Amino acid sequence: MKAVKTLGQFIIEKQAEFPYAKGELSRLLRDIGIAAKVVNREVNRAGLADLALDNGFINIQGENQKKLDVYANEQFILALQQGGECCVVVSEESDEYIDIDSEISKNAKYIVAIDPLDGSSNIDVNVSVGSIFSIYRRKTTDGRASIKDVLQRGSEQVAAGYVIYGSSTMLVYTTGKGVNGFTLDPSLGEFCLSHPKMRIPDDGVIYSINEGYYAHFPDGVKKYIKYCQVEDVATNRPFKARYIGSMVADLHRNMIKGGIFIYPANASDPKGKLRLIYECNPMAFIIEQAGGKASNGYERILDLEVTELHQRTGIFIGSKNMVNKAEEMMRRFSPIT
Ligand code: P6P
Repeated sequence: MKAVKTLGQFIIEKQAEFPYAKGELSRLLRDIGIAAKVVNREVNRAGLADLALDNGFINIQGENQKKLDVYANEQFILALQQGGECCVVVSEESDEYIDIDSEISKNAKYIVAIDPLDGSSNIDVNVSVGSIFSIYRRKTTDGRASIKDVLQRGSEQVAAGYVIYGSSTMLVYTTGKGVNGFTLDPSLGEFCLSHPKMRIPDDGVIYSINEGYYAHFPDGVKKYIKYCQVEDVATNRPFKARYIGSMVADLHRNMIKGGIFIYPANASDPKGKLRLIYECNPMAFIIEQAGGKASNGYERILDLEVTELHQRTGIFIGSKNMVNKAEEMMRRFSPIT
């Protein structure tokens, strides 16, 4: 009979791995876990409470805002405000960064970037959605945190994770020492360790891309899609096409089974669609920590310079041998001139 290990117990146990850690990051991760449980409760009853519906507003991304988007955003920000360890929040749902200027947070040294409810357009059709978070230590040391603290490269992250609200609710995170997954046990109301030391297979047979945009894709992506579709027993092709349209769900499946997810820069989204700070950098950190790879087709995601809050990027992410093959196609057929 395996002993249950809760997220809280695990965090404290691992805290000892961080020299001079005074527990701030541990408290921050627990604050995020609490917000995830609150959001999970509402995601599971969205249809009952009309939370899946549009609230009539358009967010900075130009997307219809769902009531649940706003609710999730409020819950994460509230948890971070009350926890006292976070000085700035960057959110997909907020145009500007949020300065947590409060007495309890006056010595806070962490920046948290969140996509509070990724894939929310899927809620009204009952498809898995997720929350994504990314944590940085502030760079500046005096006064209020500034934009310099926010626009840091992905390689500077101290932690990152996602919550997937699916057939079960899971929280998966890394602090740079591997990836661990926790499943919410509703009978306990706790996230319990269910997937220790997660690794993404080096190879996979799943490719995940919205082929509806095929005509807009660069030649390198078109060539890679055709590569996936060609019969070749020795390399287990043709691969399987799987596309949920919810990044967290697509990447979580690939994390477990192996595979590649591609959302490239393309003719209709020249800078890509997905956001660097609170989608691509945290997912890249997690996937790399699990042994996978993440690039924009040419450069490592975590090395990309961050210049804008809602900056977008193309992304090729997943099993490292599959990403390598796709990058090879990009170099050959869509070289950077
Ligand atoms: P498309 C959801 O809106 C999202 O931000 C990601 O979760 C998802 O991978 C992507 O957009 C889907 O975009 O253009 O294929 O509908």
